[in-house]
Amino acid sequence: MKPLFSFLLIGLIVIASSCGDDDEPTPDVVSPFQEWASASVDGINVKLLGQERFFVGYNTMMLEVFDNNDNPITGEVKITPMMDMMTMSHSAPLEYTHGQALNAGGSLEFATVFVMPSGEMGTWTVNVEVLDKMIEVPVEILQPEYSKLTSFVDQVDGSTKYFVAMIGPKDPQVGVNDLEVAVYKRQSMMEWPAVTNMTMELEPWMVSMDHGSPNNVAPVHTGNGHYSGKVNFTMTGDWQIRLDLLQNGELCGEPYFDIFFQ
Ligand SMILES: [Cu+2]
Repeated sequence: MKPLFSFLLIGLIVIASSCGDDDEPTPDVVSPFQEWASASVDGINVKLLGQERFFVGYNTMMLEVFDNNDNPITGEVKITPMMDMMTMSHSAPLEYTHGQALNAGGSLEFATVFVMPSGEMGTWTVNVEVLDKMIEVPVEILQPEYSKLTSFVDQVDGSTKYFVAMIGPKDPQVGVNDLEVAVYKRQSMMEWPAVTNMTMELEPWMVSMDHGSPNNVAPVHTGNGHYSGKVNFTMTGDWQIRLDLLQNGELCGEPYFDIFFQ
């Protein structure tokens, strides 16, 4: 056997055996974080990562902070999403997943509920305060084809504005799906607290065929304004996830989400 050929043969065997390893079943992997935005101030470099492009709705995000030598910066950090709308500005709901400090790798996982898209109405930044510096990171917020955020005014007091984000199902299937929504209220332009005391009723509805489905479980509060239940889609197509939100037994609002899957 010529040396070149045997070298190639060994190479093929190595490739074949490593491919075999990849075929082993792997647990469900959450899509990896990718970088979508960055900014630097005075040697502090900030990156914002997400599992998909930032959108109107509940975004799971990752902050990474490094110095100019690529060493991670650690310690306390404050994050403030801000939308500048020319005549006014406002923040958005924010959730720190594991507290408010950068870990040893200089990163921090958090979630933001962007409440409007970027565009003619205004522009968004995610403002990061670390080491007594403020780094404003411009971000572009897209409007998804099927809205993952809806809002309503409290029918009882006639003024409180609530926002409901659909977190899942991300990939709806025929059958019973895990349903997760999160509820916030706009207390002021800067304060968007989670609402933890709603009770919910759920009715999925197929508008085009005018029917619902059995075996649904209305979402109940699980913490931090998140509510979990089950939604059963008996066929593919267009569905509305219709919710009734009640506080102290009184109906506050009837938000719904349109979804479509094949
Ligand atoms: Cu706005």
